[in-house]
Amino acid sequence: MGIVSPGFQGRRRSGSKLPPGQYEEEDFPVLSAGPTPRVPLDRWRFIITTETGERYGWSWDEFQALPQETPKVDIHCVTRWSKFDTDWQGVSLDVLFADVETTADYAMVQSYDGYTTNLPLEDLLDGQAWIAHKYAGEDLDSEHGGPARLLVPHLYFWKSAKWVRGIQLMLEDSPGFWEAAGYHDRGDPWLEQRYQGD
Ligand SMILES: Nc1nc2c(c(=O)[nH]1)N[C@H]1C(S)=C(S)[C@@H](COP(=O)(O)O)O[C@H]1N2
Ligand SMILES: [Mo]
Repeated sequence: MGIVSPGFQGRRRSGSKLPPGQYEEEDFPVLSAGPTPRVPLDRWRFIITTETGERYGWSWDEFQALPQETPKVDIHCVTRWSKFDTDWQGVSLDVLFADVETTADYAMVQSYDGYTTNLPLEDLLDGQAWIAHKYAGEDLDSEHGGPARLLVPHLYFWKSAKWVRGIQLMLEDSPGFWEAAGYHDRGDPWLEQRYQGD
């Protein structure tokens, strides 16, 4: 190859980190639909409920004892800010789903503030999603979803439910909070899936 024009970095595979219509943000904005819920750690639970009603749950101590990962990822909010190379610590959803018996294809993520968001189950597996409880080496701020939030960075950030309390598995898809308000069902920033119909 000869001359590479400045700014040309191909697509994400070859290094372009900014999805279409996004700008880079240095700060970490807080976006919450309502007040920040306070969840005492001795009452915190994370519970996966299958389509047959079977439950798999972890207390805070049990969750902390699971294998931890430290993903460094870019995050993309549908309000057009993207933040690069954010550092998290948490538990892979692959660990939490390891013993879960299900034939469901869809998940509804549920939070302590009543927020919900739906995803295809496959978007939560294969190293793509975590329940994160540390950010930049510190306990996750409550404004950003502490004690623990979902982190699913390959989709728009509204899918990364803060103050997460569980996942309901579903045989059929059903819209969560923003999805019912007109946001896209899947929300892939690289396909610019902002609203229903995009
Ligand atoms: N429980 C809950 N999770 C939520 C939200 C919310 O209002 N409640 N807002 C979502 C939206 S729209 C975005 S962009 C991100 C913002 O996360 P941040 O406040 O840490 O930047 O959280 C998502 N997760
Ligand atoms: Mo958002």
